[in-house]
Amino acid sequence: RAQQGFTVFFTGFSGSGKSTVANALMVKLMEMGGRPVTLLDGDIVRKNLSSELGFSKEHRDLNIRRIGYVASEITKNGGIAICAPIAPYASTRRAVREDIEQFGAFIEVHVATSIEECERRDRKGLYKLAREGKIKEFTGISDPYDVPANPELRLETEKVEVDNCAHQVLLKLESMGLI
Ligand code: GGZ
Repeated sequence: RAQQGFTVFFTGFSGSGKSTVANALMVKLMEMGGRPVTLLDGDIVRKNLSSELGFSKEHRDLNIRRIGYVASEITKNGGIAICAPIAPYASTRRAVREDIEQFGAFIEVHVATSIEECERRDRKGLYKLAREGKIKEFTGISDPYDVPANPELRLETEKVEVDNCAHQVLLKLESMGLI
């Protein structure tokens, strides 16, 4: 019997390491072979699917629902979707979970890098711009982030290496009988 599809949904601050861990996970899943893996990364989706959207609650919700829709189609067809947006609102994450669980499994992974650490690294210089008020509604600085209360997995990225984080996701998928 064909295995069911599933969606791994990373959530966390800008610069938390979502993309890095998501990419490492994608490589591992592709190496296992057999099933198509689709990565829906935050900034790539924004460029190709949500280019007209900004960062109001309404627009973030639209963005996340679009990602959720694509992931649900992939999941329905037995594929693997990996999503990596900030997705700051718990209610929106719950809605996406409900969409996807009709067709397969939904694994919410909180990339739990603290806002202090993300701002300290400031890889893209966005936190500095947010502090200067040059970027408005910046998540964690001037806009909310609902910390996931019951994610399937929480990654302590400040203590654990990227590759190990990706491995933890694989172990979770194994324990759920998904791979
Ligand atoms: C948060 C912002 C903002 C504001 C631009 N708030 O590190 P990045 O640069 O590449 O990832 C962030 C990305 C967030 O897009 P998402 O689609 O993941 O957000 S959401 O899930 O809330 O829809 C950041 C950049 O866009 N960025 N302005 N105001 N991040």
